[in-house]
Amino acid sequence: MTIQIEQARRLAAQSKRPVFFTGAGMSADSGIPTFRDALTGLWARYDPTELATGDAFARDPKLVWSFYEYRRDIVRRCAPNAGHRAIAAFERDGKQVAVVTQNVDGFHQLTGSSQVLCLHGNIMENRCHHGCAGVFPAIAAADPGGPVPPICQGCGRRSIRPNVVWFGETLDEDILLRAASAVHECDLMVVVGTSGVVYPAAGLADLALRIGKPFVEINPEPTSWSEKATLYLRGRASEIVPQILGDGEH
Ligand code: BJW
Repeated sequence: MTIQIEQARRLAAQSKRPVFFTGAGMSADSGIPTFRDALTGLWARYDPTELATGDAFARDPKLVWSFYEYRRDIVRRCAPNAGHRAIAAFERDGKQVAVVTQNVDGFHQLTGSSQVLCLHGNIMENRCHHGCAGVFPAIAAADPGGPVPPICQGCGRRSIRPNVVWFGETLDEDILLRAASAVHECDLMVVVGTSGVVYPAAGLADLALRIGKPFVEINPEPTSWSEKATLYLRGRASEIVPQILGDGEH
């Protein structure tokens, strides 16, 4: 492992335009459960993949809204970890870093990464399900006794929802195109903490492998990419990312 860390460190030092492609494991060490581990306690009997859909919102808007309020509370109580900070510091050190994230917690932006492409939106924002209002911040319990979900000021319906991309919904085309072009232009692809099962996002890592980019994967569990990666580093994001990029504490 030490040799692999050294090799990854060298690849990172030589790169000028790295892409960091991140998933829920990136924020796991911040205390945010991964998507597939998200449901404990009262939520343990629900399948997250069945709550993160437009059909679920149409069927039981109150349940889906409560699921997101529960997860927002977790995000509010957590903070970015050493892995997020190391990526932001790597950019400050002069690298042209692009972060392509599936995460909805906004932690890469909080640590100062300036080129963050959020494929699946931001859980700390809301919008109308019918698209009639813009995007606005999700305020903590602004009106605890109010209607759930809140009423849209634009259409008067109870249709305010988190500004995230649910299963069966299309990703923002411009963001996806910019992410694909960042992959085409990069000289190093670092994939951190994603199971790689959700498309089209996972297709970006497939693309990097197909066009022969140096490919470093960081994950405590192997994925379908691990055997094909230039380097697979088995471990946690908050430990391995600072080890290969530097901890940014200078
Ligand atoms: C650590 C760690 C530590 C732990 N350090 N690591 C092609 C083939 C098959 C299906 C499809 C396809 N194309 C499209 C589909 C359908 C669907 C899909 O992919 N389904 C699959 C599940 C089969 N895709 C869609 O519906 C997408 N839309 C679309 O394709 O539109 C076109 C279309 C429309 C209509 C019909 C057909 C096509 C939209 C996908 C949107 C995904 N949205 C979510 C929810 C966001 C809001 C929310 O958070 O609630 O995004 S789903 C969820 O999964 C979330 C995540 O961003 C995403 C990825 O998950 P991630 O990040 O990989 O997390 P986990 O939990 O899976 O894995 C965590 C990893 O971390 C693990 O590997 C751990 O080992 C690791 N880890 N601790 C480092 N400390």
